[in-house]
Amino acid sequence: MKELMDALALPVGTALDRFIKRHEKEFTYASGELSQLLRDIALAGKILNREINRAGLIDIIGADDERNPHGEVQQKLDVIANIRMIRALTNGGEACAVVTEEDEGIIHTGNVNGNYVVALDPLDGSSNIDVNVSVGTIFSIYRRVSPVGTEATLEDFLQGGRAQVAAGYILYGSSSLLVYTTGNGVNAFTLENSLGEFFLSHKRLKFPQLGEQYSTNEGYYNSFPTQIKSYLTNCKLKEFSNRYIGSLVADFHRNMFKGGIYLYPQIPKYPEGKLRLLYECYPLAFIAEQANGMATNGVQPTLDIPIDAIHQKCPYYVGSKDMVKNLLQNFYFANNPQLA
Ligand code: AHM
Ligand code: MG
Repeated sequence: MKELMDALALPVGTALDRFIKRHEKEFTYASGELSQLLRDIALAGKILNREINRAGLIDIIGADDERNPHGEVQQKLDVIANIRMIRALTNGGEACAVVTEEDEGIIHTGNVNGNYVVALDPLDGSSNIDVNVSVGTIFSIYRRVSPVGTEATLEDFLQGGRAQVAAGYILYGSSSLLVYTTGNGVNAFTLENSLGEFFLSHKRLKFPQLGEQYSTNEGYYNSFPTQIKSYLTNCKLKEFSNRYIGSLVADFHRNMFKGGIYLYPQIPKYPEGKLRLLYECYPLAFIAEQANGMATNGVQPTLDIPIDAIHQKCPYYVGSKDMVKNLLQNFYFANNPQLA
């Protein structure tokens, strides 16, 4: 308990490595492996930050010839980010397998003795890269359930959102930040470029209970479900601001600081929603719940949505608790019109 209190007292400006080390005791399995994994992801994040910052200078912007498993054209930086993250996790030795948005199946790292698996969106919002808008990496970490010494299995990745042992994101923006949780609150670390090090900059992050911003692609308004349309009408009546970057990490991050809600419903173009449960929705839902926010698909908390495929999609509503609760009332009344 004393160590925990000491760790909580770490001041703004503490280096990420030191912070991770001091918080190791909070993990159920305080073996240092999870700490090493977080350091590996942070290292890959620093490398990616460098690539993104000079994207305009070298020939890595624009579309590659390849398509990812969802049929989308991959950006060159998508490919680069994917390679960097997988390499860092492979070399680090703690992850026995990785799933990413860019690869169809499980990637086995060869570390059969590793106790963890990692799911990633290596470069979320990458269509924004050509125009210097913020993008991010999202990660989610599970302790494997398959026997150590064997290859990881699908089961390791399909444990459900509540089984995550850590989750986070790196936002590559006007400054770059690493934000993560291991289930004991959410902290943010800002990258000091000249030192090449992340330092604690925001302790115990919390969504404001109620916000006045909503983030959604209103170009799809005519295709939105009735509940979403009426929620948005309500936002407009209250003169809430519409702020949509089109990079989930950046929109989520802004809403966590300013108070707001992000909405990506199912529409005919994306009948199950656009966002992926395993490496986009679960990890940000874990962070949201740890930061006094809420995440749902309109039916149940995102972390409780059962998963049976690694690239499964879902509708996603995440943000300030009272805003998400207001939205859920619309779903409730739509199902119980006699009560409306
Ligand atoms: P991506 O992982 O292929 O980048 O797709 C996810 C992104 C989110 O970052 C963003 O919020 C959303 O897709 C934007 O979609 P749209 O262009 O349909 O508004
Ligand atoms: Mg992506």
